[in-house]
Amino acid sequence: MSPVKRVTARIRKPRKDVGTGKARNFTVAGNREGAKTAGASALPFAAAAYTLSVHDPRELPRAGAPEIAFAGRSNAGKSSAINTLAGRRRLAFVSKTPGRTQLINFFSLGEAGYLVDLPGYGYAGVPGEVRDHWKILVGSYIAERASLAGVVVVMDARHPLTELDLTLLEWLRESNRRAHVLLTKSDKLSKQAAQATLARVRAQLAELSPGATAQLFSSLKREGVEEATQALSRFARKPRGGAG
Ligand SMILES: Nc1nc2c(ncn2[C@@H]2O[C@H](COP(=O)(O)OP(=O)(O)OP(=O)(O)O)[C@@H](O)[C@H]2O)c(=O)[nH]1
Ligand SMILES: [Mg+2]
Repeated sequence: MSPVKRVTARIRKPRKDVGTGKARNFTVAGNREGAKTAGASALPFAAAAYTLSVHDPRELPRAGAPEIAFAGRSNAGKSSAINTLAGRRRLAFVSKTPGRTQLINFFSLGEAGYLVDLPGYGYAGVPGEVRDHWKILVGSYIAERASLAGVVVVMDARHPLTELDLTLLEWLRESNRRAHVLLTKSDKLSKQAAQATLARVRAQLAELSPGATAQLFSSLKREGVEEATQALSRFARKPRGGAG
């Protein structure tokens, strides 16, 4: 479909705009909208600042303020979603070569906590070694991280609930983690198809992962930002362990 092609081309272009006044205006407008509707207790996404990257679970910083982690398949749009919530172009690196960088990236929200960009999974070109590393790094983070307040499960709305997504949801359930699903790239579906997907995913989640919530999201169109802001702010407010 030609609209899809147009959309893909447009989302790559803005990388050139980094640091321009145009990009800054975009930031401010986006976050004002979120702050106004999500109330005073919304997390300060606009303040997000890169803090550190971790390649080995032993290098994780001491657990402290609540962490909201973004997990999902490679190329699903995790880093883009973080950038969109923060209203920034290149806070989290949007990959051209998915699945290569096996790092956990931390973005501080000041005293409110951290946004955590987890490495993606399921990219076909990735060697077994990298997959094993992903399992250890992400698996141990999800199972053991005391300060993990909730996980945003990022899935491409055109291909939700793949086998590896189901594995992730199972890990989350086993560890009694809160989960909120972002069905990203919803701009690539018609309104009707997107709504049908959302209904189907919600029905499946009710079986697989009771308590998990889901929504449509588009980084390109900035759709679903307000709903995501509210869901993530709820994660940070409630104490850990009450999922489901
Ligand atoms: N049309 C459209 N494209 C998007 C959207 N979100 C992300 N993309 C594109 O999808 C590709 C992957 O996005 P990333 O944010 O790097 O995906 P990721 O999940 O962080 O990938 P890994 O870091 O490899 O795990 C990029 O080319 C983005 O521009 C969206 O909402 N709409
Ligand atoms: Mg990424």
